Amino acid sequence: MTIHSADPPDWGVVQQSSSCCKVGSRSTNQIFRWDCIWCMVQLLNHGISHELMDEVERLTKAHYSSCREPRFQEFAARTLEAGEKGADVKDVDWESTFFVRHLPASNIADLPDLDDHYRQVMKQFASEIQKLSEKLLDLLCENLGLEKGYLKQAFAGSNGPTFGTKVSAYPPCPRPDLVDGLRAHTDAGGIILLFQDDQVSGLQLLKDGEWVEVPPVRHAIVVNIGDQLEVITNGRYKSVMHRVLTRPDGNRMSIASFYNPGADAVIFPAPALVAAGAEEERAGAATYPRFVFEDYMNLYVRHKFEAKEPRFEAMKSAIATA
Ligand SMILES: O=C(O)CCC(=O)C(=O)O
Ligand SMILES: [Fe+2]
Repeated sequence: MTIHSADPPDWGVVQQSSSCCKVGSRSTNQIFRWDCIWCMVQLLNHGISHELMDEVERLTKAHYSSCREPRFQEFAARTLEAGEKGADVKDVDWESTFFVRHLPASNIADLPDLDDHYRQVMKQFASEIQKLSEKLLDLLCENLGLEKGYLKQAFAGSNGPTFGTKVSAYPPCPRPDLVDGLRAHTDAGGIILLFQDDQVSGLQLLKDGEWVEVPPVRHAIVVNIGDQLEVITNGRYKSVMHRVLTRPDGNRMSIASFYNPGADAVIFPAPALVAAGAEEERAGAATYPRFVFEDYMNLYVRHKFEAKEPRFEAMKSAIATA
């Protein structure tokens, strides 16, 4: 696996392979391309202050130890006992999480157990991540030849995008053979920005039938594409299967922010890309459905840990029978 240095200055990228993604600089007008369709990219000099990231990490780890660990230990003991007695615990995820919603309306004031300082820091971090997500959507538009703002608009619905952060710990697991940290899935939504532990690995993505580690890199932001962007880009960018493994040592932190369409946004392939796809006559190119994002999510909650293609098919029949 090749790791390239962060260059150009405002959009660094760690590449998963040399044939893969390049993200360039808008300010220096360099051409950027991000047309690999399988990998996640890791942004290095993304502009979010390292001090802020360090504080987010410090507070998140302290919050886990003081508030969440005791509860997790009970769940862990129960799960291990069941697994060791022969029960199938492969449908259990070895993670301790809480979710902060930012848009369309923040719920951070209502979350129990967070102190004011942690709330403030998480709000500031979310605001930076939101800006970065929107910049990346603009970059994707440019990359795809879509008019500026197209993707943001496609996500808007009547009430703006949905945006939230899942804060997770993947504590050490004495029996990694019995249970995964998070089972394999593609993300349902739009663009996902992940601040992952810089020491403890565990995240993997599926590439050509093989699981490839997404290596921990200090202060990097991992960028992942969800099912909605696959549909809107008519398959030019594809959501990728990923999973988190458990390990007997190390407590992995992960802070994943999901920038998704609004609930009532109507999702469909961008007409310009459908036309371009037809011109290219891409053999076997998928055809994607048109649907309301909330309907997709209602299906996703029941079929998250399955392949995405049947979900796309089911949305086609839902429209056909409506
Ligand atoms: O924790 C991670 O690295 C990934 C989390 C994830 O894939 C998810 O929550 O959808
Ligand atoms: Fe995910």
